[in-house]
Amino acid sequence: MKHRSWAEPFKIKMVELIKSTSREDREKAISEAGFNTFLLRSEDVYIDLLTDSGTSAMSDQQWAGLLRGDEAYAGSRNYYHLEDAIHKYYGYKYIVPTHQGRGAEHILSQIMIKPGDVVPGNMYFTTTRLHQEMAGGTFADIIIDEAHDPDNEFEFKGNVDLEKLDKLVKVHGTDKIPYVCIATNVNMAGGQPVSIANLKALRDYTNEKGIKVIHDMTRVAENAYFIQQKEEGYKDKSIAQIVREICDLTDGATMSAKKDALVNIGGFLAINDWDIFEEARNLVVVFEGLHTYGGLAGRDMEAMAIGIAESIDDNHISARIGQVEYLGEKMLSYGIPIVKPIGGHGVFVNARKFLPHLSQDEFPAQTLAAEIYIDSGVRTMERGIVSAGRKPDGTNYYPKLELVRFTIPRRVYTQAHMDVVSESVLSVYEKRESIKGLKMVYEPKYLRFFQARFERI
Ligand code: PM9
Repeated sequence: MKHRSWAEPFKIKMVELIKSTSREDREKAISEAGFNTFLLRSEDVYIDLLTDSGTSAMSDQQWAGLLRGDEAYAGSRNYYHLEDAIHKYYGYKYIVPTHQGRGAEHILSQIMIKPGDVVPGNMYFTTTRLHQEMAGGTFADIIIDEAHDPDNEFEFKGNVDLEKLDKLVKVHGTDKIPYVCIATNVNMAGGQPVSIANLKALRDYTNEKGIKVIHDMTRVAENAYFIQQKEEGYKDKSIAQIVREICDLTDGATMSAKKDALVNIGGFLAINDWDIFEEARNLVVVFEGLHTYGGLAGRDMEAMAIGIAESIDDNHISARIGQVEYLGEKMLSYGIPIVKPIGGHGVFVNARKFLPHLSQDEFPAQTLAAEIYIDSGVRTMERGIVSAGRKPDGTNYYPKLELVRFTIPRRVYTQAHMDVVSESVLSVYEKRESIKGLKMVYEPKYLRFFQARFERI
């Protein structure tokens, strides 16, 4: 026998029952939610692929860790466990815990960005860019062009285009560039990785110019898996070794531990520069809490320390991405247009191609996410024009990518759930021509995708 299957490296100890609903129930629920899947009640959802953020299943070791929470206001032993785990696996020198990723982004942006600065990054992320703008900076996209093309199958679509960066440096000067922000497993591009070769070239360039590199390491282990599988010279290295190599090529990091690090809440800012750390340690007490808890309970930091170690295990990560690939391959076999290559944390359906009769102003991805929910109770999210929001001058961004993200929580669903999801997408695909678009009837000022409301045209 040639083919040997793989299986999840865990067994299930506890289950949470989920509810199936009727199509009529779902029509009512999505209409009451203003056709925004963020406004649905989770009890009305059957399979929840809204996000992989804070939705993963913790291990028995992590749950046991919760009971070892040291809830002292200052100097909790769990803080020191977390610091040890970050030193050991990521190698950054100084850390400041935060309640989640955007807490770290806020502090970093306030410290490092001055009004008028330009912050280059490998594609925008919603909360990251907003914090940069609120600090007076402007985000500049330096990802390679391939990343904006869902059909381009280049293996490292998260890579930086060094010529784009050099152009920015020439136009603005290094004084206006506080750092380059590098996300691993680029979320908005469809979970696409950066290669070590590209990071090394970026490191050489930034060393020469004296520019810092800050790593959005939210999904670093997933990126490391793609390097192990696809980059020359890495197939015999462990995920732990590759993760460390990535971190060593950067000067600091923001982390939403709610993703790769397998916790329901938590994050941190890590930095190798003492002066920035000192300012961050000072600022965290204003916005998050004391520097040894940063808005978290002791138990949360303990679960995070354990989750970090579990997240860089080779068997864990190959099963995690194996499940994403399973769903992606199923959709491809049905002819569904998805972002290729299949990403690390989810499958991204190309709504432009799925609903070519809708203009971007009719919100194809928002519409498709609502239709999939109505079909089966599967909850996904829009990653297109609604997520992209408005520029500081008030006009809309029109991103090339108009996607619906099927984000898979870690260690939560089975292959059978993935079958149900792909069949629902197929059923919506078969009647795609009859689907009408949406109009926005309420738009909040910040991060509109979370709370905007829509009506059917
Ligand atoms: N990402 C996600 O679902 C949750 C909020 S947006 C729906 O993908 C990156 C790359 C992220 C991210 C959150 C954050 C912010 C920073 N960088 O949500 O504040 O994907 O912990 O992290 C979400 P927090």
